[in-house]
Amino acid sequence: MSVFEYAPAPESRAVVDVKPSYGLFIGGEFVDGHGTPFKTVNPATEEVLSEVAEADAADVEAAVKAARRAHDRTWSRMPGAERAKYLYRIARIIQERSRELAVLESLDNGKPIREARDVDVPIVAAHFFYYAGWADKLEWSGYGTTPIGVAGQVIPWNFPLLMLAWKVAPALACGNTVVLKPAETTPLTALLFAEICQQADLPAGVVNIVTGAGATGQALVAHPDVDKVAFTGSTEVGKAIARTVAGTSKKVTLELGGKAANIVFDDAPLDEAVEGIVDGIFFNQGHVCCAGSRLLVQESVAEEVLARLKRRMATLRVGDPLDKNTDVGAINSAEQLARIRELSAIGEQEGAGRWSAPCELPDRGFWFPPTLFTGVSQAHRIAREEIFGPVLSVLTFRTPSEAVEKANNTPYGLSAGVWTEKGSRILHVASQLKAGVVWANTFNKFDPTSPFGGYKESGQGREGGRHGLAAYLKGGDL
Ligand code: TAP
Repeated sequence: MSVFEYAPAPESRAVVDVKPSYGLFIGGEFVDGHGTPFKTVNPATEEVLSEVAEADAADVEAAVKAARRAHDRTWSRMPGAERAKYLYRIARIIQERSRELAVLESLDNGKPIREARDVDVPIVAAHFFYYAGWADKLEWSGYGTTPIGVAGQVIPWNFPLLMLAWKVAPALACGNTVVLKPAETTPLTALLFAEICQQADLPAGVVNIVTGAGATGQALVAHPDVDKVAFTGSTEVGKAIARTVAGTSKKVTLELGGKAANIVFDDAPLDEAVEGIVDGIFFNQGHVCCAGSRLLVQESVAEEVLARLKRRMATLRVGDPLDKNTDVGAINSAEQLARIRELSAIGEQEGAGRWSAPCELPDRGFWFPPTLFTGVSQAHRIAREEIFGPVLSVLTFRTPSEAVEKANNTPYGLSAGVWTEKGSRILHVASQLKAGVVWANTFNKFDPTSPFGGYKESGQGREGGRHGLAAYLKGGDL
């Protein structure tokens, strides 16, 4: 039972017109696909939202052709200041239609409306504004001004619209055209984005959206006329893509998985740290590549931190994603729920202690309670593998060097958090952590001006900031 009772405050879904079926977006128009259409469901209710076209190899071919034509004839030849006008226009339309986008994202993904509305969509607009600003200033990028050509972009389901923005905005600013494949379980906001491209009068073929599953992504990244592959997703698929493009002239960026350490020292402000731990692992149901899924807490305060953490977790409201009070929404798919359950069961078999927040889960849909495991050792699979759900593994340490050693003891290297009141300790520890992003006394902060990306098996290349331009300009190789 939750400590507090709240009256339901559901956002109206009437603000968005979910169509019964969607085609592919190729050459500026919605067209039928040649594959077998698939259904996309609301993971909170299992209600079918829409039927979506599947792009087969011939559709991918048509999309790449449209992108090539648009690149060669218009987009790459257009002065940067003109391209910027389109990007600014798209950014403004995203702001104008933000409520619609947030509701649709919440419906298709299962994430709380509060997060879609206050985090995802504002950062999406910010990315378009930020890269619009670069479009006529590329000579100061340090990577030249020549676009690479046609970009094939494949994105996951955890931040569907945000991952689209991270990929499309810099690509377009630099004069590339794109063919983007959203994840099979979350195609709807990408298709609404296609409508926004039409509304912005973006020249036909500059953005193309091909929906489908892994095979569509495979056909896209393997297409010989794709010059640049940008992928965000699991390390396993990232490795397969790296093998596909090896030996070709394609440029590749890979944003892959993570198993971030959130390190809490005994001098940290504990209530703030608890908020950071909660935000680190329960934001977006833990479906976050940089989630703080391993809590490393100094032994002397471990008991105190755990007591406060459990108290806080018991107040998290799990349920209807469209309710403005909801903190933790639905798990994105039955497959992902099965994986979270499987790894959690393995955690118990390995001897870790499981505690879940006492909350009532809805009868229909895909749900998992906020959960933590204590007594976790570094060898446990729940400490090594990405669970990608609302599950925290708690480990302890005694000294800063032990904390660093444990934090780095993972094949991943995407992000980390450090909680201490000593600035010198932040610098000392952060400089030794092998992670692309280190947050200090905060977690999960994103800004389009700041590059994001991984070390080791978390990927290669950066998205965001000036560094994000390197992936889309020929001089980025130098
Ligand atoms: P994946 O299963 O890897 O899927 C990612 C995308 O690749 C989906 O669109 C997927 O299609 C497609 N795909 C699957 N097999 C493919 C193949 N052989 N060739 C080309 N494309 C293929 O990942 P996911 O489960 O959607 O996302 C979760 C993972 O993404 C986690 O590991 C998470 O850490 C990572 N992630 C990383 C970041 C950054 S910035 N590093 C950000 C977000 C997420 P379908 O899903 O439609 O089948």
